[in-house]
Amino acid sequence: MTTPLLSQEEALQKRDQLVNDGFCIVPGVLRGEQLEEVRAFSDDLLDRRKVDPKHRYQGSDFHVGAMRLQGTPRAVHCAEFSPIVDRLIDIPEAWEVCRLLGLEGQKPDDMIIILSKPPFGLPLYWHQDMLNWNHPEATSPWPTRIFLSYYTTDTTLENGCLRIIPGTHRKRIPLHDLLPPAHGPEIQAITDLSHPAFQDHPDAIDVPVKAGDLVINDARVLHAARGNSTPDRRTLVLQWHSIFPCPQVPSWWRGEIPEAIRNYDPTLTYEYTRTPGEHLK
Ligand SMILES: O=C(O)CCC(=O)C(=O)O
Ligand SMILES: [Fe+2]
Repeated sequence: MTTPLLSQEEALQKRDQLVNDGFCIVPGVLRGEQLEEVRAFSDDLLDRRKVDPKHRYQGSDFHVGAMRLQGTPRAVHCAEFSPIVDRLIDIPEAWEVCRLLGLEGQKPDDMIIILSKPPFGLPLYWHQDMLNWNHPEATSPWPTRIFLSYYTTDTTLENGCLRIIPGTHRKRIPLHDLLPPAHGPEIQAITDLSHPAFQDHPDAIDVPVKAGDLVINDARVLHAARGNSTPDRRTLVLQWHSIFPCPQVPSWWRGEIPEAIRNYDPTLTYEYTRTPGEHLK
């Protein structure tokens, strides 16, 4: 018998953190040869391909599809495909972690995004990545869209670790109203790093991790990354998953269910927007 990655008690504590703070970390999920394989793959891709200057704050933004994505409509978002991506998305330990946390109805996007910070690379602006703020799912107290992150090196305050403002996935703060939509032309055009998108925030926390730790984030939480002040590249390999498809309520949920979800009408459609509206109080 191998030791489980998380005890039941730890899993509940991680789930509470994901629900309340908007993120949690499970150590040592991507390991050994598979971690080496992902590191070598991302290094090779980053050596081969040129970063568009508009991605200078993200460091890079390369989408790589799973082999099984080929021939589907979403394949258009990827310039290349690799079986390494299928293997990375399918890691049994990661699925076991998600099962232990009670993430239900989970569906991966079948692609990864390589976000590298080059040596001495810039910090990343504060942002959140929810695309569907008009939809009733945006009111959900549980996550419905998550990104699973593996960093291929240890991350530190010096090489560009992730930063998070806990709780901002469900609670509006003044910063929300000062931020241009994430990864769009307006935020990418900022040249003055004294803009609020790059300022420290009293409630921000640093999230340094070890290579191969699994970071699970709610798409709605405000996050950023420190700049890289070292001569070594810092790479993040990120994957998107949908969970609890609206109006599905987690089997373990004991709290209130928002009215917008209780009254969900599947025949209505909502325009995509990255800007939080009335669903973020
Ligand atoms: O580089 C990081 O650590 C975070 C990247 C990110 O959140 C993004 O590009 O949307
Ligand atoms: Fe992000």
